[in-house]
Amino acid sequence: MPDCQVKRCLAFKLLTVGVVDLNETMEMKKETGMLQILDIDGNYRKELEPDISEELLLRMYRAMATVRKFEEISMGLQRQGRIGFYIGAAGQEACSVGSTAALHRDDWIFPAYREPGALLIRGETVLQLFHQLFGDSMDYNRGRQMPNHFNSREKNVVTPSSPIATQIPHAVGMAIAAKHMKKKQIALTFFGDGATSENDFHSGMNFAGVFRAPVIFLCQNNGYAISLPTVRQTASETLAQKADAYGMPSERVDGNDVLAVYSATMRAAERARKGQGPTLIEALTYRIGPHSSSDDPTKYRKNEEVDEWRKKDPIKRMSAYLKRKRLIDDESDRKLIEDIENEIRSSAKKAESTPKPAIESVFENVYLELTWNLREELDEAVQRYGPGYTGK
Ligand SMILES: Cc1ncc(C[n+]2csc(CCOP(=O)(O)OP(=O)(O)O)c2C)c(N)n1
Repeated sequence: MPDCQVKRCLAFKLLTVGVVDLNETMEMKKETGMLQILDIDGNYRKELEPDISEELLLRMYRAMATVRKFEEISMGLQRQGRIGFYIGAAGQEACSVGSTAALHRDDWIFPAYREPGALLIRGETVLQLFHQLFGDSMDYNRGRQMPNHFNSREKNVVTPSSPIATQIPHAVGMAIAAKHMKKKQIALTFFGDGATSENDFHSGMNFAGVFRAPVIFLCQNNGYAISLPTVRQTASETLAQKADAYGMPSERVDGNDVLAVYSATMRAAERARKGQGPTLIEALTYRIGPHSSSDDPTKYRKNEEVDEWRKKDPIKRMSAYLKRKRLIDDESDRKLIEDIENEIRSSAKKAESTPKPAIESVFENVYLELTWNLREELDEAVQRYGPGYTGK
């Protein structure tokens, strides 16, 4: 490395290491000025409680609890080499479930990779999620996507792209198109704190502000972009304040409080539907597990920090809230979790025994008619492996 570069690296290290206690700073930032309706014991502020039907509240709880169990079981499958990769959402379930539940069924969702909850609250089956993880022939993407890149055309949930933040301008484009076509649909896009450092975040926010796009930006600030803490990601006091620069309002909410997420999304959706344009929501939350099955979080965060966040668990809070409202009791809660676990285990088995996509499928869905060279390749593949070959 040239001398000047070495000096620059050293200077950068001096600036960033040891000057502040990063965890302390992160906590300080996280606690300032956020909406909370449901506290960590399930107490709630009656005057702020959103009007959600009992039926929807129970579905929301089921979806959140399913995400958690699904992750526990899928991580096990990954460790046994039965699926290739997993990206968890444990601790963040209230964000995707609470916000999607506040939308209309035909509004568009542009997710990142931690939002299976958005699909589940729209009625997706656990079996379909497993088809995606196993990449089998029943997978909507026919095994061509990375695991955890869940989508559904029927449910208006667009396939996530792996490069961080690329879904943001997609959501804005969709929202502008809906506006031009005089449709009432709006778009909701999810992304993390790290995504706010990407160009796509800034160009998406700028476009949305200028064209008053009916879009909701939901930033799940879980404190880290893999190992990089939010305080090293930005010099801004909050991520919500970035909305000011693009002429749109923002809200900061407790992302582990499903009622707060729901009510902030409802307000943003009403604004969007009235033609008042976009909103940025910063949901303060925490990823309890590793970034993905390829990560070891003990390398960059303390166990005590994780323990502190476990106390703020969104599912325990929702469960306590439902018990206070007498919608569930200890026994029905236990039974529900047992049902969820049984459904997940049997769905995993089914997906695992579903045939993989046949070799011919590699050549489908790109061209309406195959070009001559692809036809030759297809013929050669079928000759070599036999028709319908699935790799076994
Ligand atoms: C453009 C781009 N750069 C880097 C990566 C590698 N990468 C994958 S996830 C990730 C962290 C993203 O952090 P954040 O946006 O905070 O979301 P989180 O994973 O915390 O939900 C990075 C850097 C990528 N996928 N795309």
